[in-house]
Amino acid sequence: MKVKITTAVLCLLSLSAYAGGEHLHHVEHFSRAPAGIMGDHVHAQGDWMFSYGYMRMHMDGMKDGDDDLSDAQVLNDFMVTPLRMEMEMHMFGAMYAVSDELTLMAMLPWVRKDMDHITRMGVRFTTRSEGVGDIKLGGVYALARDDSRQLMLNLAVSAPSGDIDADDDTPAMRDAQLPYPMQLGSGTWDLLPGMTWTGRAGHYSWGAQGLLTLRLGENDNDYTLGNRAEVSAWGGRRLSSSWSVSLRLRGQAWDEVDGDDPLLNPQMVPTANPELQGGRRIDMLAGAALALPAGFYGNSRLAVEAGAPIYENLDGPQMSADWTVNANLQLVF
Ligand SMILES: [Cu+2]
Repeated sequence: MKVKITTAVLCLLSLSAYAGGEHLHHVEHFSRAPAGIMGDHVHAQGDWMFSYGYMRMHMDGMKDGDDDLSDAQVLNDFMVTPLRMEMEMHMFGAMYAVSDELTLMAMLPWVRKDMDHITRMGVRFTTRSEGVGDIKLGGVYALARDDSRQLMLNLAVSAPSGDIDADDDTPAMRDAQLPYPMQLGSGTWDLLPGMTWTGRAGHYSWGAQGLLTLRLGENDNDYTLGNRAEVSAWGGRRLSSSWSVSLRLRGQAWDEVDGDDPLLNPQMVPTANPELQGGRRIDMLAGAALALPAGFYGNSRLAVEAGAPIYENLDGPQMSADWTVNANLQLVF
């Protein structure tokens, strides 16, 4: 393990040394958006960026509307209730600037999920799924900008590369089809249009981004995940030449599932009921970013962000979000 890490660090160092310090003039183009924001910047023509993102979300307990539900309340209507869920994503990204206005991007996610349950009989069990998620290909286009502000158009297509037949053992069945939130992809081609605005003055930076996820058609299991809207607004402040901090508000709204997977029993557990999948939530996230030494790593940076919901309203019973962590390493060449 130690050897692998050392090799990886050496690789990164030699890549960076090769990249050299000739990209300093591109600093102006580079973003200071918090770790969980993607597609918030374009690069200078010919530049490459490689990124690694880590996202983790912890969900705990059940809600209906904005009321917390006890396990017993959920078990009045269902055979099983979820207790906790952990979602983890490793996101590998690449960006390439075709021109100063248009940067293309590709993202490959690796997803891992696990969910703890309890049955009416008091039996506890955990189900797991893991694999490649939905691959996204798209671009960011700079519509208008001056020295300190930039307005960008986002557009991406999400391919149905994530599994929608993930299964695992439950007390009732071996290799049972897992419910909607435990699947790894949408199973449909999705369109992701959006707009991003960023600005800065002195030590301060700010921005806003709106993104939609529009599902096209129906997947092979006879359902369509709900469309999703996400809006973020953030502000940041530079503390030194390398450190900065940020605060972000993120609002999300998502629709219920349309249609239903014939292998799922909606009376068994709320996560298998297509009508109990919609909701809205506002999160507050605090972040910090470290710019890696200029002239050595170009405009590369390491950023982390953590937050929790300040408002949540779910078509429940549905799992309630507890906390989120985002981390992101961006290397520009
Ligand atoms: Cu980039």
